Amino acid sequence: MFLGKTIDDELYEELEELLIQSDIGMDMTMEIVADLEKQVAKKRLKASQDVYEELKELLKSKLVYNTEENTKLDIQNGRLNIILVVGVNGVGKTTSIGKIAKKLKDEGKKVIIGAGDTFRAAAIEQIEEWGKRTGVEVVKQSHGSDPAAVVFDTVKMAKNRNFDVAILDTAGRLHNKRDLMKELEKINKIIKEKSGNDKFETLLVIDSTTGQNGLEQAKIFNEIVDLTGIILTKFDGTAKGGIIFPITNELKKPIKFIGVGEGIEDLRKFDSKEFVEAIFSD
Ligand SMILES: Nc1nc2c(ncn2[C@@H]2O[C@H](COP(=O)(O)OP(=O)(O)O)[C@@H](O)[C@H]2O)c(=O)[nH]1
Ligand SMILES: [Mg+2]
Repeated sequence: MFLGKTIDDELYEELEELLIQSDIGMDMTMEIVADLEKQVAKKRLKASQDVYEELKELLKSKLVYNTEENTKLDIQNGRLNIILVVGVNGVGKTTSIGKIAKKLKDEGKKVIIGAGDTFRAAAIEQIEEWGKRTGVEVVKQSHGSDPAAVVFDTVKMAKNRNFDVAILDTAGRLHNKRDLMKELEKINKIIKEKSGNDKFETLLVIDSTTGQNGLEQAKIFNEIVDLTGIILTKFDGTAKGGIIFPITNELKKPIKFIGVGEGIEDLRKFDSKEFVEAIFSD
């Protein structure tokens, strides 16, 4: 699409527009385009195709935390591994948990899910449905009960029965940061005490259709919990998910999964190259 164009302000504006439309955000777009202009001058690039390739390289350089090693889930043999899943309401936490449970089960792991969203009325049935679909046991309490108590039960049961992985769902109530903080602090404390693991996965789910608000969510959750990675959902629609660039840069945390649909198999590993290519596809 950028073949045979003159390298002028118009081209840079076109590229700028493309990045902004991909949700990369104004700040990072400006930074990238400024870097691009510098590189083009330094390397004396003359063909628009080369400028475009340089832009791809710059975008990839913004995803440096997403190495093969970093984007892997930290699952170790011979211990209980915990995956705590956080994020605002509706981003795809429960769905992603279902998909991850299926993936780990297929890998031969003994998996259990804790229905930690006790706030939303239908949340428990929803996670139970995923439990049935994946053949994974779900630990629950009644609607409105203390999520920390569900976490307590889940981790205890997982320990006693030698499960490999416990995945914990949460409610994403962001309207009151103090409450959310207290709730997640309590959950964190219980996980550490009960599992005997100080380090565990805490994954933040970000909806790619949320746009710039995703960065705000990421900053808030990153203050509250010790995030280990990000799951980007709803990447199957028209959203380019460019918000990942500022998020992964700001947080310095890798993207562990990409959600590409509502189905059980619709979970992909993050691949920087593919991700950058998708920015330029229509
Ligand atoms: N198209 C699409 N829909 C998704 C994806 N992940 C979740 N959803 C849908 O988004 C809605 C909210 O998901 P849910 O898991 O309940 O979000 P939660 O409130 O964060 O637990 C549901 O209708 C899901 O089917 C995805 O990767 N692609
Ligand atoms: Mg949910």
